[in-house]
Amino acid sequence: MITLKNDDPEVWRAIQEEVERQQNTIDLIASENICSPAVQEAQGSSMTNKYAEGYARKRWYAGCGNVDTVEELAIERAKQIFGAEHANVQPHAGSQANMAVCFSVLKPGDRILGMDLSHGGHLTHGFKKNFSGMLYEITHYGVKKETGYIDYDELRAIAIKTKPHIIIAGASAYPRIIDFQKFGKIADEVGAYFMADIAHIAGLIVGGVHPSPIPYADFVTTTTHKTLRGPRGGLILCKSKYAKQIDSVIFPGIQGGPFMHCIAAKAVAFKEAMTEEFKQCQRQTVKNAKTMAQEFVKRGYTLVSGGTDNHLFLIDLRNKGIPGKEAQILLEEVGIILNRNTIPFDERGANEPSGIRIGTPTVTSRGIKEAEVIKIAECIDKILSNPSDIKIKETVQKTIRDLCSAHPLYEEACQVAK
Ligand code: DSN
Repeated sequence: MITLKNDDPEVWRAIQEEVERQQNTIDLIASENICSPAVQEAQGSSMTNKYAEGYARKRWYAGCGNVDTVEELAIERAKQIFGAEHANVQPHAGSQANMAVCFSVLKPGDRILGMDLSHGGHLTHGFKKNFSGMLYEITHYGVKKETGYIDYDELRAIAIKTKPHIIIAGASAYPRIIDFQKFGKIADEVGAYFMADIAHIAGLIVGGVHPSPIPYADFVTTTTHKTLRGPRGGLILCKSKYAKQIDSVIFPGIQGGPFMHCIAAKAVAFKEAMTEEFKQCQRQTVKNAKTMAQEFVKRGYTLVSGGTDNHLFLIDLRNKGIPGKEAQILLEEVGIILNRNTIPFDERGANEPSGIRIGTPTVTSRGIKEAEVIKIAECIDKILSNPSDIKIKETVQKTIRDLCSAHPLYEEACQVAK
């Protein structure tokens, strides 16, 4: 970044420090990952300069031949990796993807049934301060208090009672397999559309370690930067019969010019997702999460649902007497980055919740395996059990620093497609 360094040293320095921060810390934020240098090159390319309102070969601007090529590649690759009939690769983010589905089949005042945010759902699934909660009538399903698993009986009962126009499956903090077939059946039974938001688990689905909703859902939405390991962005997959309405809601409905540099980067990421290395990485991500979860259980921690089937798990810290926010801050001080999180039926507010969320996509992309995630769990336990012990803090800082040095961000086989 020689030019940037010369022209704008302040921004250059902040970027360098961010690279160093990523290199020198262990990132356990379940929604983050490390995309490859190839993805970053595409995203940092001159395609950012191009206006391309419309769709490939039907643009409102001249000079769109090259951006058409990348959008067509992205669409074909997205369809291929997910086995979908239609793909729209233009959503700027997951929220826009979800908004487009809602706008394509709902009128203001229509009913949505989505997962409760405090049980692991997402803002766009009906949170009152989000567009979804403002425009539509919302009911929520959640998890069973005793098990932490989605309560499919409750879901069906609510669906029968409230007759939603759309049912949304998908979560930001749910550690178990989602039974999309069951969701599809319930939606059919009550005459609702079924949308699966697979943002967190898209990479796992492509890697064959989570069942796909494609056979059952009318619409599938995702971000492209979580387990899928692409650039920050969104994607909609749907049956061909909805293609026209989805495309016209994205443009001109809610977006103008697509971000062609991001679409180029999505195309690159989708190609990487076809490789055996990518699939192996997804399998290892789940293995790492399961191993780490078991280690916490061994050490006396309470996990929501008792463990995990996917890339993340939630620790209920109530029996440790340490709130989630304090845990987040203490761990950041030793180089472990994660986020506080509500646990289902949390009596504390969202800002001061009782739990933390731990995810393994980023550490796995750095080549970290079972032995090391056990070591990370041990470090977390040491800090949370001895929050004011300076010696322990120093030892853990060193362990984390050494682990980071042994796994450089961009050198492990797992994260750069061959
Ligand atoms: N904010 C994301 C997460 O952390 O899960 C979801 O959009």
